[in-house]
Formats: sequence, C-alpha cells, structure tokens
Amino acid sequence: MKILLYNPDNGVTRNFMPHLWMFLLQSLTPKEHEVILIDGNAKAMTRPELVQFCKDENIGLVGIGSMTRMVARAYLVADSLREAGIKVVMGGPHVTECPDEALGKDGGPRHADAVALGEADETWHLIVEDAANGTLKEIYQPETDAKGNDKKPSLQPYPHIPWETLDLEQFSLVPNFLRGMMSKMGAGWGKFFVVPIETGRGCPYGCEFCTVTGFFGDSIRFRTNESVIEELLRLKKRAKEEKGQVAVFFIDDNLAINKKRLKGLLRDIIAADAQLPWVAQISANLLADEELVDLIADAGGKWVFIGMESIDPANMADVNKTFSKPANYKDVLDGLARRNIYAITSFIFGMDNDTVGVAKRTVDEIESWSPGLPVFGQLTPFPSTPLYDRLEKAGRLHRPKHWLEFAPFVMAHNPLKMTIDEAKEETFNAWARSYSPERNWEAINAIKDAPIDVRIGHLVARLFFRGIYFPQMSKSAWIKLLFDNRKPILSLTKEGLKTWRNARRNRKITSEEAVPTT
Ligand code: B12
Ligand code: SF4
Repeated sequence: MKILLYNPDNGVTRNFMPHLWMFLLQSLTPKEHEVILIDGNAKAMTRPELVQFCKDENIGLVGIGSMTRMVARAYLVADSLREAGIKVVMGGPHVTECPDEALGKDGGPRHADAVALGEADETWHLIVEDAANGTLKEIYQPETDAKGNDKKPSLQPYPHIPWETLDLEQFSLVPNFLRGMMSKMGAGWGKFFVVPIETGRGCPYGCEFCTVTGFFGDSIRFRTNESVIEELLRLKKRAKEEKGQVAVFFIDDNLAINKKRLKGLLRDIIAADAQLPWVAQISANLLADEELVDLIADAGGKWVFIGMESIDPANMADVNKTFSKPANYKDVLDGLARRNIYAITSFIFGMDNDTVGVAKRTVDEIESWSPGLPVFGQLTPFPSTPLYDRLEKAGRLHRPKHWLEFAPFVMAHNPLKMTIDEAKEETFNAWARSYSPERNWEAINAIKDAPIDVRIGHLVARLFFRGIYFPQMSKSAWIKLLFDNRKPILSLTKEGLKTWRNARRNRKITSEEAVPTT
C-alpha cells in the first residue's frame, strides 16, 4: 500500500523546519509499504491537486497530523480526500484532545475515518496493517496500565530516521531568489536546513495553558546518548558532504528537565565531536547553572528558546508557572550572552493581570537585557488544558471552538483587564517595535564585541523572525526588508569582508612561509 503523510499549512508563514512526526512514522512503517511525505507549508497544493495526486499515486491511506491552530485546514483537506473515497487517519495533539470532533460524534460533520490518540509510535503499524486489510477501526489508542494511563513509548530503542539521504530541498530556509548569491559566500550558505531531533519526551511542570503535561505525561523518557549522537554525526557528515549548513532544533519541551542527564549528553556530544549548531527549549529556572551553560556553549548550543510568558509575577502565578521568575530573566540572558548564546524569549499577552500598556512595559524591560529574539503570542485556551477548563467554568470563552474559526492574534476569551481588540493591538505593537529596523540596528550594536559570525547570525535570525508576524513570502517583501535594514547589513558585510580578506591573506602568508626554499 502507498501511504501519504500530510501536514496542513499553518496559513501564516512558511515552516522553518520539517515536522518530526512525519519522519518518525515513516521510519516506523512496515517495510512492505511505501510512504510519501508532503508538508503543505513547504509544498503548497490546492485540495483538488492533492486529491488528484493521491489518485495518480494510488494512495491507500492518508495520515494527517495537526496542531489545534491548523486543524480547520486539516479537516478541509480530510473532507476532500474522503469525498474522493480515500481513507484518512488523523493524529497529533488536537484530535487526541477532541477525537469526537474528528469522528463527527459531537454533532458536527465527520472528517476522519480513524483517529490515533496520543503517541502513535506503537499503534502506527496496527493502523497501517488494518488499512491495508480494509479493516481500519475508528480509534487507535496506546495500551493502558493498571491505573488506566497510556503506556508511553520508552524511546529506547529509537527509530532510525535516515536524515543523511532524505530529500530536504523543500525545507531550505534560503529563499529561492537568494540561493545563487548566498552560495557564493562559501561554506554552503546556499542551503540551510533546520532538522528536528528529540532526545526525550514529557514535562512534569503542568503550566496551565500547556498541553504537553497532559499529552506526553509527567513521566519523562530519554533516548540513549549514543542514539542521539549517532543521529548528530550522520547529520554532520551530510552537512560536510553537501557543503551546506545544518542546524538542529532539539524539540524536547525542556531539554534540561534532568540537568544531570543533559550534562552527560552534552559531555558525550563534545567527546564524540558531534557538535552542530543547535537550538533548544529550556526553562529559565534551569539556566542559572554556570556549568550547564558552559557545556551548552561547548556542545554547539547557539540559541535557547525560553518560555518567559510575562514579566509580571502575578500573571506567572495565575498560569501555574511560578518556578520561572521574571526577576531572574536578565541574569539568565546575560549569562547566555557571555557565551555568545542568545535567547528566543516567548511572551504571552492577554493574561489576567495584563492591562493596556503591557507591550510597552514588557518591551522596555526586554530592551534592558542582552538582546534576543522576542516572540509574542496571546493566552490561548487549548482544549483539555486546565486553562480551558477554568475559562469554560467561568463562562469566559468568547469562541469556545476557536480553532474552527481560526483568526490570528484574536483571543478566544475575554481577558480580565482589557478587551480582545486591545490585546491584539498590544501584540502588534510589541512585534513592530521589537523588529523595527531601528531596534535591529540597536540589538546588533549591543553585541558589538561578539565575533562577526555571531553578529551576522543574530541579524539573519532577526530578519527571519520578523516574518512570524509580518509574512514575508514574496520577493518584494524580502527586498523591502533588506532595504529597510541596510544599515546593519552593510556594516556587517563590510566588516565580514575585511575579516575574510585578512584571514585569507594570513593563510596565504602562512602557506608561503611553509614552502621550503632551496
Ligand atoms: C517543534 C514544535 C514547534 C515548531 C514547529 C513545528 C515543527 N516544524 O516541528 C515551532 C517552534 C515553529 C512551533 C510553533 C508553534 N507551536 Co509548537 N511545538 C513544537 C513541539 C515542541 C514539538 C513537536 C514535535 O515534533 N514533537 C515530537 C513528536 C514526535 O510528537 P508529535 O508531533 O505530537 O507526534 C506524535 C503524536 O502526536 C502522533 N502524531 C502526530 N501527528 C500524527 C499524524 C498521524 C496521522 C498519526 C497516526 C499520528 C500522529 O504520533 C507522533 C509520535 O508519537 C511541540 C511540543 C511537543 N513536545 O510535541 C509543540 C506544540 C505542538 N506546539 C504548540 C503550539 C501551541 C505552537 C504555536 C501555536 C505556539 C504559538 N503560540 O505561536 C506555534 C504555531 C506554529 C505555527 N505557525 O503553526 C502546542 C500545540 C497544542 C495544540 N493542541 O495544538 C504544542 C503541543 C506545545 C504546547 N505547549 O502545548 N512548535
Ligand atoms: S515548562 Fe513548558 S512544556 Fe512544561 S508544562 Fe510548562 S510550558 Fe509546558
């Protein structure tokens, strides 16, 4: 049987990296079946085109994965495929939280023939076999233990994902029209991929708005260090052979959740010379450990994603995240910056103690820290989270099924101390100010003592991150962006060329000196 695994586009921006679930399930598929992957974010297809593709390829089963945010699009795709008689199984966080919706058992239309609840590592092969035999069931669920909890995959052993041979072309981050020019810069800058790797699953912290503790459970599981390192080494080899740039996103929800284990992993990465530039999610409370931060730097860590959420401790208490202390944020970021590691700092507006002006207050504070890449979202009640239950009970959900009428940056519930429109305005202001050409220039100047490659990386990341809020999909949008930011671009290019010429001259002198004379 031929299987298509499909990820719907998120309707906002291009994905900067492939989704791991597709590659993982592909690796777990019994060998007699063929799996094709299409990520709608990277390869845009209309619904009729997708249906035609499935007919032409004689696809027997389509697996669709989706976060809540893009589930309405996922349903539309599933509906079109099912109308054409193609079987659809859906999985991922949203359908796990709302299986009745996907199966049409909540009074709405049916979208999927089957749903895979929870982690599908151990149920996927059953789904495939049943689909091939024409006996697909409605619900696939992991086995449960004596207490009725899902038995979680141990991640040992971990499936082999053949990153070294997979076609990643559609995920290159360099826009097409810039590839020619960038590849002349040397070191393979014409191709740049970010590859997702997980080293473990689960987070016990239980922040009120988060689905992770409910979905992956509070029991944490890790892969072996050897298996992670083997994957890194294969990627490193590929980057070298293709003269491309490969970076890794460790997608664990909290990479340092067990600091002892992480330190061991980082030491092993260093010992195996398996460093690649990487980014990971780590909560602020775990980053005060100097030894850990040193190891992160030595093991290739370049960026750390920190869910800071709010600078107001009252808000942190409201969402059960008091372990993360706003008063410590500056020290954490400064400590990282001393090692040329920068942070992607994530903030949420529309929390219960937020009032008009929260964007200004937050950005003023952010700008007093070492520069990072702030991102701003709004408090969103995802189904099955404690936050959803609290707001529902309080009758505060303005759009209880917000995912079926997705509207970017429009809150689904009424914040306590401002309006939904004001929350949108605040979010917009925070993005606009944080990625204005003036701020970009200021941020680059603030790290003027960092090596030139670090500063270039920082600026490039800023230009890409701006696109999360301000879509920059077209050539003209990119040209405008580059023009508006010409000050730091020209300054860094000039300095970069000077450094490169000096390095080349020094290399030449050294090699001439090394030539034996008679
Ligand atoms: C990496 C990541 C991202 C990446 C993008 C995704 C990518 N390219 O990988 C980035 C950083 C961009 C991102 C952004 C966002 N993310 Co995110 N992200 C994650 C993260 C940390 C890892 C995802 C992952 O690969 N997990 C590992 C794989 C193995 O797990 P999995 O995807 O769940 O897949 C398993 C099962 O679900 C199942 N499965 C999944 N799909 C399918 C499909 C089929 C057919 C089957 C059978 C099974 C199946 O099988 C897999 C193996 O067991 C998760 C948290 C987490 N730990 O999962 C959050 C998470 C998915 N993100 C979340 C959110 C909310 C967001 C944002 C909306 C945040 C924001 N406010 O901006 C944005 C939206 C992005 C966008 N524009 O669409 C939520 C989603 C909750 C929900 N109910 O939808 C999660 C769960 C985190 C959370 N705090 O709750 N994210
Ligand atoms: S620390 Fe992160 S992953 Fe863990 S519960 Fe809180 S938000 Fe979710």
